[in-house]
Amino acid sequence: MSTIVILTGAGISAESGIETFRAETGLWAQHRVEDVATPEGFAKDPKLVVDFYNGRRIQVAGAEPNAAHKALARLEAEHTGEVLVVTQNVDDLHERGGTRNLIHMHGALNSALCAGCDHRWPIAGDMQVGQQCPACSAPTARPDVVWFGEMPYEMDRIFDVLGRADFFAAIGTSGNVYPAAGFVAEATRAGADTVEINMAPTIVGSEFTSSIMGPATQTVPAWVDKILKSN
Ligand code: BJW
Repeated sequence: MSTIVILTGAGISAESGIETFRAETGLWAQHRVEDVATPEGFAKDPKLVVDFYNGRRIQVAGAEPNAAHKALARLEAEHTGEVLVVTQNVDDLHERGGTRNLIHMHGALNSALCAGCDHRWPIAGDMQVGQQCPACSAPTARPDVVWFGEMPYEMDRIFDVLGRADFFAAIGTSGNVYPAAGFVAEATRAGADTVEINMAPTIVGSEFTSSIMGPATQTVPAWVDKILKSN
């Protein structure tokens, strides 16, 4: 029974209408990374950061999982071994598409984090600057997302599964951000077959044993069909 680890990035949600980061008109063309995706940016201008994530929360609430999200859920349901999806995305389209064995390594838009006591709680509408933590009552709520310089979530569990992976796929991620961009090297060390699925080859593309190019809503369902047939 084989173990499959799938890393996803913004590209898998692009056809659901969610903006990617590094496209010409993507989020980083509209906002300075330092301003909205670092702890220093949040300390300097919390309202700018809270508004940025409130806007994205609204955008995601109006989006639906696409054929690629659903195909990964089907893979998890029908594959005879383990399937772990590690997403860098903060949207909830994987879970709404049916994936259960899922790690949000860069956090989640629908969660708030207390910067004082680390308590987490669900958040559906707008977050306010200085919102109170329901556990410790301090006015220290922040978006529950991983900014540059912060430690991504559940790294021990991710590296444990990567270390015994038979197959690793990276879908819709540009390979610009570590540690996620290093997962292909870790899976290769474990002896896994690796595939990059993207619109175009990325800067880490040469590290994969194979590649499939095209829009995720077409390539991912076809790739899942192929894996399930070989089960
Ligand atoms: C399609 C498609 C379609 C489009 N179909 N495909 C120097 C060297 C190495 C590392 C560092 C360094 N200096 C600093 C670092 C560390 C730093 C880092 O990596 N910096 C780089 C910029 C160099 N990393 C960190 O700080 C991380 N923490 C850390 O390293 O802790 C220490 C540690 C050490 C060792 C082990 C463990 C930990 C934290 C990184 C946090 C990233 N945060 C963000 C924001 C999260 C919240 C939010 O969403 O706002 O995460 S930044 C942003 O980038 C977001 C994304 O998850 C992440 C990755 O982006 P992604 O998903 O790849 O999107 P794009 O837009 O780049 O690419 C989209 C792709 O889709 C493209 O390829 C398209 O072609 C494709 N596509 N449509 C298929 N239809």
